Amino acid sequence: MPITTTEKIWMDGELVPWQDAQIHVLTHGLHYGSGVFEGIRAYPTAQGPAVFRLKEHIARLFTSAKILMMEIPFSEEELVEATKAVVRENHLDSCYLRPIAYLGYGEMGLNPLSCEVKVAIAAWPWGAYLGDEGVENGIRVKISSWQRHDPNSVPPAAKCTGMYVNSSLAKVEAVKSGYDEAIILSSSGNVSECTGENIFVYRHGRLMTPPTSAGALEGITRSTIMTIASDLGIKVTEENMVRSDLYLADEMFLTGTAAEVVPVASVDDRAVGTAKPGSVTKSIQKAYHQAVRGELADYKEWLDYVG
Ligand code: PPE
Repeated sequence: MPITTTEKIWMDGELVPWQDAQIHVLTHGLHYGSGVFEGIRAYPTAQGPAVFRLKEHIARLFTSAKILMMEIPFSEEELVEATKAVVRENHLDSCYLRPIAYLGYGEMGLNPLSCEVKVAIAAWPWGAYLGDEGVENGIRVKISSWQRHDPNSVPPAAKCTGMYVNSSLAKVEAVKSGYDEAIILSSSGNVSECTGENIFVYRHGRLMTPPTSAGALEGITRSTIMTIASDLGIKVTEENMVRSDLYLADEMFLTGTAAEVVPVASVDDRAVGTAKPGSVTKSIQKAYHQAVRGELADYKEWLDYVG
């Protein structure tokens, strides 16, 4: 999806003009995928723009960095404040935010421990990641021929840049085959997640999502949806599922910061339920839409006002 430029990007402690946010071609992260990142959204609320679950996203940036033994040269509080400043200084009402910490220029080779860690935070307006039509009517997904990497090859718990080659291979395969998105299975055949979203299945009166041990990211939207669904009186469990469990789902939807809540209409050309978004999906989608905009009193603690 093309980027809409904004005015300023935060780089290593200061806001610089968008076009000046450049790095050297021998940046370690470019060659070896040695970076960790986040995807965050800010939404308009009655009290002005607010970043959704900002502290949790920045905390996950640090846990990803810990797995890679990467020392981020800022505190979590500093990056929380920097993220808010990026929204404020770009005069954005709603946007997608991309904090990234990566190994910079100065060292090459596979022992990066002495390499400088650089940090940047960019923001831009971003519409429905999987399309407005998909949000409304559901998308068509395909089980990928690519497997999620095993935790002993690249740990899926680290939201690390290099890991996304796996997601990208699966996405390209799905799109070239005429589908909207791919579902990736673990090497043992359990449902893991999509290329950039977690998966929820509703069947037999309960909502299920794969455990992180199946290679699913500990998604912040996933955790938000688990809370919202329980509060709506829906039973939610973390469970391993195989591909036929998806074929037999009554309802299914995907969750992610960029994608938000997207119904699934079919899996490998087998209709999910009636192939139309079901009532559970719709009520969760609606509550999520309201929660991120500060319209539900119970979830206001998830908002960080930009000020
Ligand atoms: N799994 C993966 C692999 C993933 O990348 C994401 C986020 C999720 C699950 C959902 O996590 P959360 O956003 O915390 O609910 N994907 C981000 C990147 C998308 C991109 O194209 O880049 C996102 O949604 O921001």
